[in-house]
Amino acid sequence: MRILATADSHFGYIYGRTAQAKNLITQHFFDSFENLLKIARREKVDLILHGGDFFNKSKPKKKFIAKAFNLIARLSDDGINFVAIPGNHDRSYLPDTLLSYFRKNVHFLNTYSIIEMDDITIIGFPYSNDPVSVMNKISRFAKNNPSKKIIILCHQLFDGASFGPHNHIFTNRPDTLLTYHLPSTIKFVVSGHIHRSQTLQNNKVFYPGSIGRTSFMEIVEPKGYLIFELEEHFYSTNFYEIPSIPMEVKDVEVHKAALFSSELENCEINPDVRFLLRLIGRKLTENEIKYLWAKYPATEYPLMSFSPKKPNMMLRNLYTKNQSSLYPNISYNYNGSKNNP
Ligand SMILES: [Mn+2]
Repeated sequence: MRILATADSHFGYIYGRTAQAKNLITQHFFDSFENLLKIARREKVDLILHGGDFFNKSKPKKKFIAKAFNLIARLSDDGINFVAIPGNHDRSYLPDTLLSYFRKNVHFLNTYSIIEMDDITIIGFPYSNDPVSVMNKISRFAKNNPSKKIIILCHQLFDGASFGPHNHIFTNRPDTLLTYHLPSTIKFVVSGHIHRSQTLQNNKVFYPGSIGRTSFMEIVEPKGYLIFELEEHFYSTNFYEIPSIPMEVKDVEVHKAALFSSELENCEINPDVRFLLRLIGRKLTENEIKYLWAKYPATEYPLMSFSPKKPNMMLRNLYTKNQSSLYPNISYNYNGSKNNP
C-alpha cells in the first residue's frame, strides 16, 4: 500500500499588502495542494492522509471550502482514498458545508473515528487538549485487536518536535506526547501541527510539514510531503520537496536617529519574495514608522513586511546571522525503517 501524507494546508491563508499579493499567496496553497494530488495520481498512491489545519480559520469562506472540496472530489473519482482530521486552526472542527459534500472514499473526521482500509486500520481524531486520554483509548483498542495494523492520524505536539531558525525544541511540556503514550503495537503516527517536516520518536511519529510557509519562522524549511510504502512486515518513508515561495529576512540595526540615513539606502529589498525588514536595537518613533510605509509603498513591495509594526516595540534578533541568504534548497530523506510486527 502507498500512502501520501500531508498536513497544514491552511487554505484561505492570506498575506500581502495588495489584493493581488493576497490572492497570489492564497492561491499558492491551493496550487501546492493540487500539485500533491497530481503526484498522488502519478505515484499511484492508494490513500492520502491529511493531518489537520485544513483551513487557516475555523470559519473559512464558502469559496475556499468549495475550492478545496472540488480538488478532493476528483481524487475520489480516481479511486484514491482521502482521510483528513481538523487541527487547532480548524478549532477541531471542519465546516458542515464541507462534510455535506459527501463522496465515497472521502473521510473528514470531526470525531474520533476508526476506518478499515485493505489490511490497515486508520484511527483519526481532531486536535485535542487532552491527547493522552485519546492515546489511552487507542491503546485499549490496540490491545483488544492485536492483529490490526494501526496508523494514527492526528494534529498534536510530540515531544522533541523542533521549529524555527534556532531549532527550538518542544520538550517537557504537559501538552507534548511521549513515546510511552503511544500504543506499542501501532505502525506509525502521521501528525499535523508542526510546520517543519520531521520524524520523531524512533520513526514512530512523522510530521509531513505544511505545504507552504505561513510564518517567517519557517524561512529555512523545505516544504513537501511524505510517501509511505507499506509492505507486509515493514514500511519505508521518503520526504519529497515541492516548490514554495521563498522568504528573506534582513536586519537593520537602528542607532540613534540613523533610520533616515544611509543604512536603509543600502538595503536591497527583493520585491519577488516574501521579505521581512527587521529594525532592531531600539524602539521606533511614529514618524519613523510613517517614513517606512512611505519609502516602501505597497504597490511596489506587495510582499514586504516590517517589524516591529508598532513604534513602542523593541526587537531582539530572533534570526541567525545572514538570514537573508538562508534559503537553502535542502532536500533530505528519511531512511526506511524496519518495523517488524
Ligand atoms: Mn498549522
